[in-house]
Amino acid sequence: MKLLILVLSLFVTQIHCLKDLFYEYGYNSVCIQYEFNITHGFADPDGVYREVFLINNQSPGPLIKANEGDWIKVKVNNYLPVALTFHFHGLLQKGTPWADGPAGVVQWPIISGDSYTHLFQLNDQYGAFWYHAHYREYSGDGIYGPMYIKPAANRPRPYAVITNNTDELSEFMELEKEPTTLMAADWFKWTQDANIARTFTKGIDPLCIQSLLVNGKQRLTCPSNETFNKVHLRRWREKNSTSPVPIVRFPPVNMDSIGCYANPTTNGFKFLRNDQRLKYGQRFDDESLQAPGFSKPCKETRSEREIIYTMRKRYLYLNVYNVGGAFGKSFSIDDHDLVVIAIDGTFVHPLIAQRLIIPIGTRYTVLVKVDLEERAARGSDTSEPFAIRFAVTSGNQIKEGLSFLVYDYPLNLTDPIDGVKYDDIQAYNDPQNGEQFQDMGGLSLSPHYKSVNPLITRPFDPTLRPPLGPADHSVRLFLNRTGTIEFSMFADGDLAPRGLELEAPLLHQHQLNHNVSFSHINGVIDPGIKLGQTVDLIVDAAPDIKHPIHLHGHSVYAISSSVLQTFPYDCIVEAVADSYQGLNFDHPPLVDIFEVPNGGHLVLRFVADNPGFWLIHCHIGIHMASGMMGVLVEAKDDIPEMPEFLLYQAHANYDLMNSKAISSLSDVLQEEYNDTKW
Ligand SMILES: [Cu+2]
Repeated sequence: MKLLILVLSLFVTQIHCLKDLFYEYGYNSVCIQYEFNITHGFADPDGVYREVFLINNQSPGPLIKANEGDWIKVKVNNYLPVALTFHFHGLLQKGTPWADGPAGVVQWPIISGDSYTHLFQLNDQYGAFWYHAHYREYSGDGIYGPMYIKPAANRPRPYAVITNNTDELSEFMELEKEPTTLMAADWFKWTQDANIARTFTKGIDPLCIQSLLVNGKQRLTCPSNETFNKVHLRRWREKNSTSPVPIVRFPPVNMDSIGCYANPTTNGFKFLRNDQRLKYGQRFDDESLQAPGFSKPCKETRSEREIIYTMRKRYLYLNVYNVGGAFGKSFSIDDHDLVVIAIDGTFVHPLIAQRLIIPIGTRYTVLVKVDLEERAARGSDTSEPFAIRFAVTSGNQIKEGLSFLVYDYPLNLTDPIDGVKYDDIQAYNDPQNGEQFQDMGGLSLSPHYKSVNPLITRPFDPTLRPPLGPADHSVRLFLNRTGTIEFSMFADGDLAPRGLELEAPLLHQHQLNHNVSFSHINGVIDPGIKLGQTVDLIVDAAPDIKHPIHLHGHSVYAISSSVLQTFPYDCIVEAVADSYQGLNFDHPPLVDIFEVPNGGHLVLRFVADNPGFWLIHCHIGIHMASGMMGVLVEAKDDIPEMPEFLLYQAHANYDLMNSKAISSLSDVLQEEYNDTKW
């Protein structure tokens, strides 16, 4: 009976979703429906209670799972005390730019107590994606979750490159239906609103995290000064050996008990102290402020860490995410090779590595051999857990996020005698089983270990190549820190307006009046891109920081890169004529977020096949909040019309001088809106 009810209810939601699809868009396709209640709560993901934001009472939120070609309907109900929007990272939103999420660009913020429904098709996309809040920095408070699109049957998969064993091949096909998820997130001591307030009122870059959560879990451990110093020394040697300019002096170690460096030039703390002394004639209270490098003494906690059970399978099919808002990370599993088969939702030529370099926002899919018999045959001790390590790779903090790989079933799934036999896996604060590939600072422990970064991957599908020849538009960006807490992506130091999220959305304004121009708004990039044209983003970076830049609405080919120099030409044609060394036109990587090397450049190519207003921004929370953001206007004449019920959906009107949206809400439309069954 229960089963019958379940089947019936599934059928009913499907019908409901299909009906909406038909009436709203005229499409007839499979539609999968989710409803997300976003609530405020208190939780201790790392053993320390804090305000958190939850999705259906959990963080990370539920897995959104679908097949390539399906329609997805996600209704977001905002029960938070603050406004919110929702974004689906990496999904192109082709034909539905209004479902993309950024406030002020494609929609109004969803005010407290209100809802917004995203309806879009997963056309021509598969693999690992994720969703997160795209308003202020609320993804950092827990509003994020995984999304997986199972590839269509006719997708070329790289499995046959890895094995010709038919059993294994069919095993891979089976495993790809239910991949395992590992999401690494940066977790701050304070809420994101508190961080932003400290940043813009006190002049401090929040910089350091309290914990590196893995699947929303972690425990605080407090490594000794001696341990930190060892890692610090290794980092310094590495930097010295790779720096084009020799670093002669060993810098003095000055970091707090959570491994955060006290560096006044980057965290702004020195400035603050002087400023405060001038104003009040007294010392600032270091302890209560807890600026980066001056955190309160670390206290260990006993909370749970994530455990991945092999369930006696021979392989893990693993989607590895960096969903943080602060730091790039490296990833490894002690004693286990990683076979990289996809990045950012695109199968790649398989690469075997011990370590992944994961910029913020990036997803890798890897196969990991966990064959119990094979391990036993070579004397590997599977009676102990293996460490799964994420580590911060930035020079600002030494921080590791541990979880465990266990060769068994979890205790509650099977007979205890047959199941997990470890006394307390959680007690392993310093797990040592097999070969360890990276240290607590994310550095490789041997030159023999191979690392994969996104720029060395190549799409497996031979048709995935960029168009050759000159670009129709070359858009030049310059990533630069223009103040202690001011980050720009334009050569003239322009910042996107901090109030952009509260303005009438550009997409709405455009639909209401096609002649309206946005060129007066800082950060709007409108070079007159027409449908089908080729666009190159030439992105140079100042020497200090690596910035992970995300362009909505597109994946991009990295056709030129250098860690040593900014792009020394005006356009790609000049580089080709000059046989520039950094070019990779032949078989470039395809990604949807790109970390631009500090002091270097990337040139990213895409075809303008997705008319809309697309946000481009740094994925480091505080950089974006300070204005490191722009809006690319693409094929303005061909932007599809959004459904009127969305255009005129009631919302808080933040722009009282220009209240078109509310005042033009006619009685008829209001009635229609009221009648709409969501
Ligand atoms: Cu940045």
